[in-house]
Amino acid sequence: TFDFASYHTLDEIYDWMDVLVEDHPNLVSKIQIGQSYEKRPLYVLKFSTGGWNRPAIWLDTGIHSREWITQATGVWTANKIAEEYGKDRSVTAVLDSMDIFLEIVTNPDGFAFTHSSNRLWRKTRSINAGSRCVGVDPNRNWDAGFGGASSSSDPCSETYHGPHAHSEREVRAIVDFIHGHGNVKSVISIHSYSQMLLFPYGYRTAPIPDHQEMNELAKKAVSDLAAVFGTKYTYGSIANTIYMAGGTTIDWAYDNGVKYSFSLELRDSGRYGFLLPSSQIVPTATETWPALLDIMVHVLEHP
Ligand code: 0X9
Ligand code: ZN
Repeated sequence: TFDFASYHTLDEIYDWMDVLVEDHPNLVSKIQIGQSYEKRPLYVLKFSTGGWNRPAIWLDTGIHSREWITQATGVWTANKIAEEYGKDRSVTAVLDSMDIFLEIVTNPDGFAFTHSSNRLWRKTRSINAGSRCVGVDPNRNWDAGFGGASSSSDPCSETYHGPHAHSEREVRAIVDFIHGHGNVKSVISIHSYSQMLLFPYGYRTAPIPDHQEMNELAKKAVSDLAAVFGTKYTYGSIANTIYMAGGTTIDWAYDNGVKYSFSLELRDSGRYGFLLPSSQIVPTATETWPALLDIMVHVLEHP
């Protein structure tokens, strides 16, 4: 059986997705939203109890491939959603009215590369014309303040924004999915590390119109997270909490009508950084769960 307390390869995670679908055929299905640059399938788990194009929550983990705690948390969370439907009141209420979409390995080429060659690879693996350097930062590639703060036009930079917005197939696939779906109410994009819960904007300092509501929701979510093991998260807009950044996922989502757009930066606060020991996978996922549920329930209650 699958070990949720270990880090896994791409093949192991993709095989496990099929097991989850087999074990919960009336709740979980797997869809393919596109192909990566290196032609790997981009798989999304869909949690749905029926209906047609219900309001939806989008979750992604692993868009930065080296942030291994995020894909591992994605796996644990997928299992938790499936296990708790029909048991936990909140999960049941959410899934009786809404669908959840979860892309666990959002940057599969980068993830495969972190296993084969360079554990600290962050970007995609697309070839840059006229450069020997590979890859684009998929969290600078979105059409929202594209090319702005803390992004680089140098293909050799870790924060290279790419030749144009949505140049990366992994980003484009999500853009097309969210636009095509048309009823996505929340995007939660999961990164590591630094223990933060963030919301727009990153590309400008001015507060969003929904700042107060988002701030209060974030405050509750980090408080419920801390209640599990005492782990402290800060929260606020990207620009005021971590740093200004153009071209990020949640700014694009917010500017495209997805009001409840959040980003988490999971454990830790720097001791291990991206190399978080596997002994912290289950604790990290366990404490993150109530924060995710707070957001999902708030979305349910604010249609
Ligand atoms: O620089 C980033 O892309 C994010 N930090 S990370 O260490 N995960 O690379 C921060 C940018 C804005 N925050 C999020 N969208 N998480
Ligand atoms: Zn990241």
